[in-house]
This record gives sequence, structure tokens and C-alpha cells, in this order.
Amino acid sequence: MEYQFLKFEHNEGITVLKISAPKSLNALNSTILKELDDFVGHLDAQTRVLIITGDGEKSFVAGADISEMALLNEPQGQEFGRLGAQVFRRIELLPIPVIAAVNGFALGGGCELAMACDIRIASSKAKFGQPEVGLGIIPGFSGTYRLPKLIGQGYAKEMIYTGKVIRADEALRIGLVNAVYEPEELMGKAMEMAAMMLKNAAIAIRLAKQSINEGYDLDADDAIALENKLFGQCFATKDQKEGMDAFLNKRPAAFTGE
Ligand code: CO8
Repeated sequence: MEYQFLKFEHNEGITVLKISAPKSLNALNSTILKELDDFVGHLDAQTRVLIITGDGEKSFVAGADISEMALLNEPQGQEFGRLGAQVFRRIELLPIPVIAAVNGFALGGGCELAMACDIRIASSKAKFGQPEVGLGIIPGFSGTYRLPKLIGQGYAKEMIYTGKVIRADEALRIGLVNAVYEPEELMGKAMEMAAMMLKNAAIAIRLAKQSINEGYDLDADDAIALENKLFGQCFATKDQKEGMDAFLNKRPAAFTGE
């Protein structure tokens, strides 16, 4: 598929994807959502870490496209929400780490996209918020589900009911992002983090992600049993043999992803 609104680069296991709709501060219209869905569905095995960011210096994603949503009736609104929620869930379920490098506005659907990623790091100029109720709607790309899980119900409800926009330092304080960097450092720091992940065993990272994602919604006994099953699966991999042999022989591990 030819992408009108996505730019991407592959570099030794790391893929950087930029959402690029400069006229609307990278707001997500249904074409972008379909392109994202296609992109995520066609990531090949060469990509071991995905970094998502916004094109330009001002915005990560300034939300869902309000000019498109303004024309929707109830079933169409529900369908638009379903499309966004589906592609964000696909991103969340990718078997590789996904880092959001939030370079500017992450509002509404932009904040929700960042939350579907495994890890968020931000530029000091980033701004976060769920301003939907000011438009007469609620967060519809799974923000009411993910925001309370990430930062707790109390602050999530404050953000969603007030629609207030918070700065990167506040997003760091409440745990919405892991780190804040100067704008010019952000992509380098994202690449550094991705490079650290690349050194480790890809299957182990995939199973750890599965254990965290699936375990989070289970009760303690089921979550611990799931982890135990996945932990056991590691011992069927060459990477486990290699990682432990390398440690015992005081040499760096050379993982093959098998
Ligand atoms: N949708 C469409 N166009 C947008 C959006 C958007 N979300 N955000 C910005 N733009 C456009 C502006 O209309 C403007 O276009 P133009 O130049 O043609 O007038 C251009 O981008 C530049 O924007 P501004 O001139 O407003 O730039 P400022 O620097 O003054 O302000 C802001 C930047 C603060 C980001 C401001 O543009 C803004 O408040 N944008 C809207 C933010 C927002 O409310 N986002 C949430 C949208 S709702 C949502 O995401 C719901 C997700 C769930 C959907 C469920 C489906 C049913």
C-alpha cells in the first residue's frame, strides 16, 4: 500500500514511523488510521523495535480529525471509534517493543496512540490531554480504558472531565511518560533505548510483553500461572542456552532470535 500520511525508515532492526499530516498537526483521519492498520499488519521480521513519532516539530498527534468527526452520526461515530481502537490494539499487541517518542501535542487520539505503545518518552515541549468532553464526545480510542490503568483513576478522571492539557514535566510526575528530554535529544534517546533492547533476546522480550499485557487483566493466581508457562517456554529457545552459556563463559551473548 502507498502511504499518503506515513513516513518510515528501517535501520538495523529499528523502524521509525512518523505520522505526517502537517496541515492538521498530524490529526488522525480515517485514511491515516487505515494506513496505520496496514503498516502495523505488514511489519516484517526485520523490525525488532518500532518507534512512533510525529512529523514536524510541533505535534505528535493533535487528536482525531475534528473536521471529519464533525460530520458523523451515531453509527458512523461508533465505526470511527472502532477503527481507531482496533489499530491501537494491534499496536499494543505487536510482538515487539513499541516506543512513542512524543515530540509535541499528544491530545485526544494522540495521547491514546501514545498510551497504546509500550513506553512513552517525551520532548520537554510535549503536551498531553484528553480534551474530548469539550467537543461533546468522550475519549473513543480506548483512552477511558488505558489512562486510568497508567496513571490511576483519580487523575485520569480529572484529566478527562476537565480536558486540561498538561506539560511534559507533569506527565513525567504522574507516570504517563518514562522520561523527558530536550527536543533535539528525543529521537537519539529513543534510538538508544531501542538499541539496548536489540542486544537482548527477542523471544524473551516478546514473552515478557505477553506476560505483562495479558497478566495485567488477570487475577494474581492466573497471572502468575501465565508467567510460569511463558517462563518455561524460554527454556525451549536457543537464545536461553546462548544467554546462559555466554554468562557462564564470560563472553557477550550472540542471540539469534531462535
Ligand atoms: N483535527 C483537525 N484539525 C486539527 C486538529 C484536529 N484534532 N488539531 C489541529 N488541527 C488543525 C487546525 O484546525 C489548524 O488548521 P487550519 O490551519 O486549517 O486552521 C491547524 O491544525 C493548526 O492548528 P492551530 O492553528 O489550532 O494551532 P495552534 O498552535 O494554535 O493550536 C492545538 C494547537 C492546541 C493542538 C489546537 O490545534 C487544538 O486544540 N487542536 C485540537 C486538539 C483536540 O481537541 N484534540 C482532540 C480531538 S478529539 C479526539 O481525538 C477523540 C479521539 C477519539 C475519537 C472517537 C471517535 C468517535
